[in-house]
Amino acid sequence: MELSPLQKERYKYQPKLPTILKSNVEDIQAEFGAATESVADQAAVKALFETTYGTPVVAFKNGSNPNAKNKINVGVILSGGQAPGGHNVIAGLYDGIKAGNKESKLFGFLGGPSGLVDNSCLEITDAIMDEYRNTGGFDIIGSGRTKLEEEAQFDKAIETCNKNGISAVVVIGGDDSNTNAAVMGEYFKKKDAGISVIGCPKTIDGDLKNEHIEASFGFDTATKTYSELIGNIQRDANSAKKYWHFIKLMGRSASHIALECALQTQANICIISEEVEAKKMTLRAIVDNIAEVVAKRSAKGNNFGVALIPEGLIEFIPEMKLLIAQLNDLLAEKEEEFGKIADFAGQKSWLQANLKAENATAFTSLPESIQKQLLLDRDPHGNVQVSLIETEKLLSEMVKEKLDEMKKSGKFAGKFAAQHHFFGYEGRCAFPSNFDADYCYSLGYNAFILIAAGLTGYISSIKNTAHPSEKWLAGGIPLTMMMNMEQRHGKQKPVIKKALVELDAAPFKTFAANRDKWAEETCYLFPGAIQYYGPAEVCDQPTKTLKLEQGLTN
Ligand code: FBP
Repeated sequence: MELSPLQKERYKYQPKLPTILKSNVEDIQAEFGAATESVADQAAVKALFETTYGTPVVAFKNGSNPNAKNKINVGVILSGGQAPGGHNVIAGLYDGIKAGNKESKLFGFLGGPSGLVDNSCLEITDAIMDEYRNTGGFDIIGSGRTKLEEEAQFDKAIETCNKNGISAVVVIGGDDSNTNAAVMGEYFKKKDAGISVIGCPKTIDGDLKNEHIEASFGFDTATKTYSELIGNIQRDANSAKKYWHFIKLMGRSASHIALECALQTQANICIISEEVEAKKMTLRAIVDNIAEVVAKRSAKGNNFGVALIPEGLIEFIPEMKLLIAQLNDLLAEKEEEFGKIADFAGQKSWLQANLKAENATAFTSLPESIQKQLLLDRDPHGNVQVSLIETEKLLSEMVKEKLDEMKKSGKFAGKFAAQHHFFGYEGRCAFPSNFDADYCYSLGYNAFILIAAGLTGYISSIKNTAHPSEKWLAGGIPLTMMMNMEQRHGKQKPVIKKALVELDAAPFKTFAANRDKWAEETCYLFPGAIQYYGPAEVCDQPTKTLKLEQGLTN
């Protein structure tokens, strides 16, 4: 296989571990904290997780754990969307397992969770692992979005594990996949299957976090990749001075990616969905705000700019949120009936008859292209596939209409020409930044230490990550601690609560304090490409979000 020069160099990179994880594995011992509760709906979650609810937070300290030397077979799954660093989680897990016992084995389930059910797996060897260290992508074993929630699937998973002598499964995934991991872990424990389940926090969206899970991996690399591209576009906009660039950024629900990119690039506009929801801003109000900035910049002779739009925005606009919630329920309940309607005209009249009046009005107010996009298939977890909804085009078209109106009343005399971009897939498989390479390797290695401590229903936690890796802390928290009850496919289900942008936290406050200046003036920052080699202040910086959340400004 031909290799790029960077790939050759990255193979040689040795990811950094927290100090405690550098000890011999048998000298690492679990220290248990107080019992835990789920973040909300405690009684309902507890009733569903009889055996794994309320277990304590775990921190690793020096001590003794002879079990870490036992021979063991472990299975690993990559679940959901790609995120830079997935290969390093597997590398860390692999090296941890082998540090315990050279005869232990790691099996990778192929194509995501379905591999576990269908017994489709590959034994990971030194030769295979070494081809993927510090590289982007999930291609070592592939990923998938199959939802594991049926008892029949869990029984088949037990069969698979028994056939391969597997006594622990590590699920590398986002909130939905870790929810499934928790449900599966509970089932295995109730059945006394002797298989532990450990989760690892993955998603570029950055919405799987709390005080113990400071970041989901991939967020660092993805936001740096998008910020490089936004910076390049800002230079182009400032050179040509003729376009407004509307850039939609991935992040299915939370606006963490858009916010981090705004902090890194100082774009003129960044919409934060959580603020839109909190202020109950209508679509019209959002459009009016953007048009006002365009007009103000134009009055200074600047008929150009950059606007960042979070992918999940549409679901946070109050009237759209209600519409989408009813659409989700309707399409789940009456899937068959809806599926039989032959054309879009028929679908529209069916919706007029079935939607509440206010939702029908919201639906009709949208351009036909967006109406069609809202009806596309849900993902296996029942979510609208927001990556398929062209919010950036919807907004720019509505801004243009608004500016045309303003022109008539003499409030806008400039020019407005828009370009559209969607940055998502560009960032999901980049070579992991040094931060993600180190963080992911540590998460994987630590997942083995959790298994060796005899734990199940936990998620791997590496903390204090805005500081150098020697100061990182390793441990785990029960998956049930992050859960609440939510409506999915028309039913109440236990799910890990998404961590949305907090409007009273430092990252948003920093953005809000600066945004008027960034809107009217041109204060662009050009972050440039991710650097893997060179001074630490260039190569080893965590995201601005992480630093601000941990009280660091520089
Ligand atoms: P995960 O939550 O599974 O990590 O995926 C996140 C994401 O990248 C979103 O940002 C995006 O909306 C979605 O995946 C796209 O999904 P797909 O890869 O199925 O098109």
